Amino acid sequence: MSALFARHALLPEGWRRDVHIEWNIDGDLLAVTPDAAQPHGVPAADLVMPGMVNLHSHAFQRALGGLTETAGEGPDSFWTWRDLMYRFARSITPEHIEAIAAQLFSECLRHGYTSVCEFHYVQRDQQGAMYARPAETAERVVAASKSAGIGITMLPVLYSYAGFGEQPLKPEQNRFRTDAADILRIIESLEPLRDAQTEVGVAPHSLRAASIGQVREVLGSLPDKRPVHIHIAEQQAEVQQSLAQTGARPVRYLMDNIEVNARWCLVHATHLDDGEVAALAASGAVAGLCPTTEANLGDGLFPLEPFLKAGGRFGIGSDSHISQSAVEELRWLEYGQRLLHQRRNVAASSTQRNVGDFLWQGALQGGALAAGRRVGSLSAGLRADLLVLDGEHPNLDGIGASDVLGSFVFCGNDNLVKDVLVGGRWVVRDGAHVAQGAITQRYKQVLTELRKLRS
Ligand code: NGQ
Ligand code: ZN
Repeated sequence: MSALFARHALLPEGWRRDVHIEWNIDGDLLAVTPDAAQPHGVPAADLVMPGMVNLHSHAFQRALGGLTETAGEGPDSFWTWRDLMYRFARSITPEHIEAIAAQLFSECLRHGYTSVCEFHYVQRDQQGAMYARPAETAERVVAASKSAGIGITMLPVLYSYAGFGEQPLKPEQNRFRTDAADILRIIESLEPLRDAQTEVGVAPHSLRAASIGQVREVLGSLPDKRPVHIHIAEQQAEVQQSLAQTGARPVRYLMDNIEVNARWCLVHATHLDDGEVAALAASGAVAGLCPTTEANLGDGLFPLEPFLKAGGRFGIGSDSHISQSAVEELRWLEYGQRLLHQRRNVAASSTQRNVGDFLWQGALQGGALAAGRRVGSLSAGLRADLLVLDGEHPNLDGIGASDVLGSFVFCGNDNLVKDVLVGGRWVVRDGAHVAQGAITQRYKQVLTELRKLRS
């Protein structure tokens, strides 16, 4: 058994003092006891809180970060970015995917994420054929999660069409092509990898790329508890196409045709009308918000205020990985709303007025649901996933517990995450990932290879 004594720790009810945190050899929390005396021989930390869930990742896109920020000849958009991303995805190998994912996950860990949901769709080889192992590339990403030490929910992606109305895929989408049978086969191959750190769910890519009939078929063959993620209503053009094809907006159309409940994560859900806001909040599904990617791709702003007022659940994801920082996602989430409404402190409630606390706790709860794993708070029975903040940093030194998350989320750009424990293993110590050298060396080699392939 191992333990940590936190002078201040964020528990589900808020910040508590003198918290004795104990976990077993399997990495499960055994007891979390506030107002405890410091036991002899147990190391102490100042500020401890649960690690964040990154509920939306396309790991391979990490290697494209920063390389699409040059204006083209016509106006640039989500859709022109997508063409560049497709081109990038064409030549990438399973080895590349593993190395990129390991680098990404090590960065995510250093910046406060202890779990990730991988929305995984590069599943065929460069010629568009299935690999000999149907889950080859998904297994690579899971292997990367193990070498970096992050918990993972692998979501193999159902991807059959290029647009509403079952339009045939374009050649540049051939590596993504899966039908319901392929997906069930991939999920079955991943079954032996499921453990306390690894869950497997499913992700219909979007209503553009998967039909309602296919979604029903896949869900009919999966256990009820497995998480289901989908991209939805990210761009206005998608809303218009949905209206033209189905007569309904995407979220409305999904909810009218399939039971959307707490096992669902609707990623982006940016463009909602009032009825969709209310229906999504009432469904118990999680809105998977990815503020830095949504900003980078020019998506729009999620209607956070009415959604929260209606009791909606949310979590955060880094999606294209233009940022790997939980702080930056949450900061952008709140700042987008301040700019929109020309007000301050939007993400708060009458019972939680601290915006940083509201955002961190809210994103933890939604993220844990979306991950479908035993994570999201420091509570007995859940995974021992926690962050130790740098209590000596000038932004945190000596401040009251009620200001810790305000300072952490909103003030400055130093990384205040000092140590990170995942499933009872220390994977970040003093700001450094324990395997950073080897992981980054391999990543740099891969970038060199990819540059050669492109030139
Ligand atoms: C993706 N990314 O699957 O990587 C998508 C782009 C699409 C985001 N939606 C492709 N951010 O949606 O068609
Ligand atoms: Zn995405």
